[in-house]
Amino acid sequence: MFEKILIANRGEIALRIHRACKEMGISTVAVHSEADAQAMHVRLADESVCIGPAAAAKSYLNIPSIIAACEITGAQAVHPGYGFLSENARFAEIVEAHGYTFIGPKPEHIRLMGDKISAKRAVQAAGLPVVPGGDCAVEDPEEALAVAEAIGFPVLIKAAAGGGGRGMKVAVDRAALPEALATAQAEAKAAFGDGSVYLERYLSGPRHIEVQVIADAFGAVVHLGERDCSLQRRHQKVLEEAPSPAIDAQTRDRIGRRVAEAIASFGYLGVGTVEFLYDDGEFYFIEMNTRLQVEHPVTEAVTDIDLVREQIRIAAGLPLSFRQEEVVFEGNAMECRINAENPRTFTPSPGLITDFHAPGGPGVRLDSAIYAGYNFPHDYDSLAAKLIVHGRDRAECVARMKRCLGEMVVGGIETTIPLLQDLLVQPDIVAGDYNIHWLEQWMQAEG
Ligand code: MV4
Repeated sequence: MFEKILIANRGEIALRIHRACKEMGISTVAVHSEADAQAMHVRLADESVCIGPAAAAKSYLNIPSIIAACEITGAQAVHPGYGFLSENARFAEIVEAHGYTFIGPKPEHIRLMGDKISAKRAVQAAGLPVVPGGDCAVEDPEEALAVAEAIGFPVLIKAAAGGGGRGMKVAVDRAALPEALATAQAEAKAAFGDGSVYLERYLSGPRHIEVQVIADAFGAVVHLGERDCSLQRRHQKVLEEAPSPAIDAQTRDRIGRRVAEAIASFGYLGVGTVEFLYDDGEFYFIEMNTRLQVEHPVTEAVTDIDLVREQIRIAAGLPLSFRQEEVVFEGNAMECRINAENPRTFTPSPGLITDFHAPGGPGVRLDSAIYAGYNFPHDYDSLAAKLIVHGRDRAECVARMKRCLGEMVVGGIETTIPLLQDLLVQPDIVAGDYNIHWLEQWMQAEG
């Protein structure tokens, strides 16, 4: 096992990784920007190294600085967390080329899934259901029209280098296609430096269901069920839950096993999330994420498995500490993302946190790096805390989340807590009856 791990991230996820390390007897190295000298991930780590100025491009994305921090501290492995360099195949290769272990999937799989067209082709070949459409880039309107006529309108044009919803365009009919195509290609080129786009049938009101999988170096692949992440605003998740209110035990077992078999067929290693749109009882693959995800704690809550611990064990060449038959799904879990933002406009609200009280009690977990006296920076994303609750059933879970939101105090800055409280009393949410458009439609209706 490693003796020292460098955590190439900040905020709550850096703390989350630190916690797993300490429980495994591993010492930790934090890296931080000049803006983060007083950050909790730095204060708690055994050692820390400043890797550059506030701008992420010069610090948390600065590969030579992070490699230098490994050399200075003698860390043996690097955990990238999520965001930043976590899905950068070149970073994974560079870490390994310098003799350190990258705690994550193989670079070839990060690269394969980073291109949405190659990802779709790979999982389709491995037997997973994909959204009807082409698995090739379309270049010109004639080609696009041929694909669109074959799959039927409306179609969605997506960027191959995209993901997370950036650079998508709907074309409702053949007349709208040439302009939608040109716009999508131009936007993809500008945003990602790659103008490749592909077409899919547009699903009008699906749920976003993602399946958690984990694979070790001995060929063991296990699925840990699904999360429902349909409650999003502008592709930012607001509330996630496990299990999905729309998926029963038999469906979970069926899709889970199919996903596990698929990723086993291409020799995947580490944790991964396979995203689907779920519509009318059918799953349609959209993307695969080759990192630990923000919302991983809801899966941890219902399975009682520490995903970060397992990631570290896998990277150290140890087997998974459980088999598929030993995974049991217990009760319901929800996660609320508490952002330092105005709850109506979502304008960021950085600044001094003057007061802080964490909710607690049975079935409650708060993953956060904020504290009273912390100056929440404007340089990074606005995630201030993840409140995760677990209940014996969904009703207990909802009641517990409402109770916890009422207990939590974050003074001095605005947070999205009032929005989350409002959300949790909506009958559709209480009933679990929502899709990917529910949240934006509700906010529009509320004004
Ligand atoms: C879609 C879709 C409808 N049809 N694909 C958005 C993010 C990216 N991961 C894929 N996305 C979508 N792909 C087809 N063929 C609708 C969305 C989508 C969405 C998906 C998940 C969660 C929220 C969403 C909000 C708007 C659109």
